[in-house]
Amino acid sequence: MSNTSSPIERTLILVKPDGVRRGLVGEVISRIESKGYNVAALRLLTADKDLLATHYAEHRGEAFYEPLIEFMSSGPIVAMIAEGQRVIEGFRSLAGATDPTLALPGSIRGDLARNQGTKVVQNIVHGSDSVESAQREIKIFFPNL
Ligand code: DAT
Ligand code: MG
Repeated sequence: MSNTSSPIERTLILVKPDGVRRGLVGEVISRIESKGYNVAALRLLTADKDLLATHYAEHRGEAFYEPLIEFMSSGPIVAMIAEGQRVIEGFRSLAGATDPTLALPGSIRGDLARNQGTKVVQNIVHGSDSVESAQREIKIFFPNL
């Protein structure tokens, strides 16, 4: 085990359009809260492509990039800031692997998502992957916080 006395972190969590369409917002929030993390901010929005291009800048040029931006702008999403010790890696663990077929049962993606033959994987949630990403992504969705 590492970092058992680490400081409280904040992470950016998104319920993607597939999660909102399928009525899974409550289920995702419930898992975050049941784990013991604090939801510190929350908003419902339909993200425009400029915002998503900033958020997903690291993936520009990938084969799934354009489908990803199309998918993420296809309907409302829920953006949240969650707080807690090691919440960045903790939420990544709650979310499960990117590929929903490989995501372990018990995780959000493992329990609630599957491959469907689309060019972009639809896997219900996004979670920041590092302290630097979290700070950058929180500013995109919550410029005042
Ligand atoms: P994660 O969301 O687990 O951090 P990522 O940042 O590598 O994964 O990719 C962002 C999203 O893009 C991911 O949630 C689903 C989609 N994606 C990633 N790799 C993909 C691939 N090889 N084929 C299709 N979609 C992919
Ligand atoms: Mg990522």
